[in-house]
Amino acid sequence: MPRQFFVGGNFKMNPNSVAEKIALTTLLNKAELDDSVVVAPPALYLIPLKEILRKEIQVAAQNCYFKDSGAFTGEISPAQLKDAGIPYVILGHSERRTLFHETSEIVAQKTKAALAGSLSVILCIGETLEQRETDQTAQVCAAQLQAVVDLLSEADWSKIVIAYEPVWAIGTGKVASAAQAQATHADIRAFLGTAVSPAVAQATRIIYGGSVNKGNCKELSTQPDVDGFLVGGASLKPEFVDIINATR
Ligand code: G2H
Repeated sequence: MPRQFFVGGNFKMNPNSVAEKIALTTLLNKAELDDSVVVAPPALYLIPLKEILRKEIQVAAQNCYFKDSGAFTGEISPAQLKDAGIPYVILGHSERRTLFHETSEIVAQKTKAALAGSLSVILCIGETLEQRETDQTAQVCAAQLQAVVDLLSEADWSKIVIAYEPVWAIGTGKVASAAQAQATHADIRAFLGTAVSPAVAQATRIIYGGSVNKGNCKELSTQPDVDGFLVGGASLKPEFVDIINATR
């Protein structure tokens, strides 16, 4: 079965005003969209955004914790997201790994907890520039995924979208070439085939993130193992609609 193209908008800690948020929502509500679309605003805006977005567009949290409740100041649990009607969560984004010191093991625990809480997960992985320049890309992605593989069952993978986001391409304007993205996505798929199962490798969507914009999305989208995008900066602009429709 062909994998359905999937596009996520990761708003990060933006936008800063309610007016901007409404403008973005209006744009998405009016647009002609034909693929799976998920937007991830800051936690504070999840519920209001969900209420004003048309129902074909889903919302995602940008993070969650791995416990369901308790004394964990500042955290949100999978159970709370589920209760609030939030279906997706982004986990393992490189900004979380780098700025907030999340190890692959913590990301794996969060992924397990999110799935147990009936959320779908956009699981981010990717290498630094130094790791790419020393030919460690496939190995780094495999190690980040292996921590998750160790905690999950084969069935769990049906609710995971993998976002390959090279750290050197995030918010830098320096996008991976179509050939670089395709080669890494193919390596990730091959890893899933061995570490989980050929069926999971075939079915799992592997989306690309890192400076995706209106100008580069079409060529990236033609690559056989690129199943969509996780978009940061450009998801806050009208061109997000062009990226969602990249395969048209
Ligand atoms: C990578 C991406 C979204 P940007 O972080 O996850 O952001 O498109 O701004 O590079």
